[in-house]
Amino acid sequence: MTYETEEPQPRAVLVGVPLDDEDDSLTELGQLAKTLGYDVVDQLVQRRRSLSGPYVLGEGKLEDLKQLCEEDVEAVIFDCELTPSQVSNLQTACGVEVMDRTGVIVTIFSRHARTREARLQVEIARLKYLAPRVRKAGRGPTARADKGGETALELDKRRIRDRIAELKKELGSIADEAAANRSRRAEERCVALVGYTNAGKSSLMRALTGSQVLVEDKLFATLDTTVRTLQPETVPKILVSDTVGFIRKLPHDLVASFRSTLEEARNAWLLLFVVDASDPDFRSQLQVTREVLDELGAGEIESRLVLNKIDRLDSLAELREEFPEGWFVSAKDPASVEELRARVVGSFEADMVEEEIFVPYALSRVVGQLRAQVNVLGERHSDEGTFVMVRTEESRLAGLREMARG
Ligand SMILES: Nc1nc2c(ncn2[C@@H]2O[C@H](COP(=O)(O)OP(=O)(O)OP(=O)(O)O)[C@@H](O)[C@H]2O)c(=O)[nH]1
Ligand SMILES: [Mg+2]
Repeated sequence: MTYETEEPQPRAVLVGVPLDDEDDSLTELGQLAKTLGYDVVDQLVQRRRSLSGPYVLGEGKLEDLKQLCEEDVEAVIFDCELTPSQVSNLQTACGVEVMDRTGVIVTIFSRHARTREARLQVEIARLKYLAPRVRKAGRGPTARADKGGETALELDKRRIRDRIAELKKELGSIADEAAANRSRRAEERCVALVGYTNAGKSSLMRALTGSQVLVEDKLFATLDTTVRTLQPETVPKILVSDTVGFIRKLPHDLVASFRSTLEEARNAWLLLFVVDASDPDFRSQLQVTREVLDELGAGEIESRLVLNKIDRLDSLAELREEFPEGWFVSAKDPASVEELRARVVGSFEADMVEEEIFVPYALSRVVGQLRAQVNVLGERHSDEGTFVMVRTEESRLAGLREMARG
């Protein structure tokens, strides 16, 4: 884990309140807390039937928590979502900052947003999260505006609403631009890397395209979509896009804000579901990813499962049996990335045909156009013109012949 600061880390206690059959593990919340720069010193779990009540916790557990907070602790982080008044009650009872899972994720997103689009989207989600909490929560960690300047507390709710409207308008104009870019690319062959946060999407993106996208052992390192060309280039070229990572219980407003970012995935010809095969939890992570993509209308797109980080595994035998169709890779191993590349290229070529197209000498510029647009296997000449042997999707043949007729 890398940290965002070299200063002594603030200490935090994690609290889990799993309902019914919910998992009681706080591992992921711990990673989220570390990503924010906290040192997790203790944790406490209470299984409950509902998240109601002034403190979410029962009396006994609340006493335990208060006691933990008497030590040198700066924050209590809950794995569930808390109402604004629960946050305020807990804050008063414990005398330290209290955050819920949504607050943590929103704060991470707002720190990591890089592009203008991601910043706008995150700011909208952050303000929506803050609006109901402005008066009640008092001094909360999420109330500290990361970008400095006016803090959210100084804005009243109406001003927050106005601000959200303003940001949405600005975002709308960027979204139009992005949509135009996408439609320009609609004819191009695009592969989208999708998956849980930290699975290794950006690492694979780098390896496949030679680009310098950000790779970090942090949750939500990537918050916007990047599109690059698969290297070495194919004809026609294949585009690869890296997307925002998913997480369980991703706050709803954030999912909504990232819809446009994920449009890229919706337009892809092929989705690569990347999982961290060395994470014992990857099956349920895959499930979360599939559900969100289904919701976004990307459920019908052809997809492959990419099991990444196999360099961390001792044996692949069982996984290969469980996922006979899976592609096993390690972003750290060039040979394995090369194999992945070949498979991606192969999956586009699977239903291609080889055909000869005749181009009369009068239209010889078309030969150059063909070379640029499709895979040309060979050329032979006759008295009247050139026969160009191409390998392409069957659906494109008619158009290519049309071109060669002038
Ligand atoms: N050992 C090993 N580590 C890997 C591999 N692929 C990625 N990693 C590491 O896993 C961490 C996360 O990688 P990223 O590529 O940033 O993951 P991501 O899926 O883009 O994550 P988000 O942007 O947060 O959604 C980094 O520390 C990488 O160095 C791999 O094949 N093997
Ligand atoms: Mg990434």
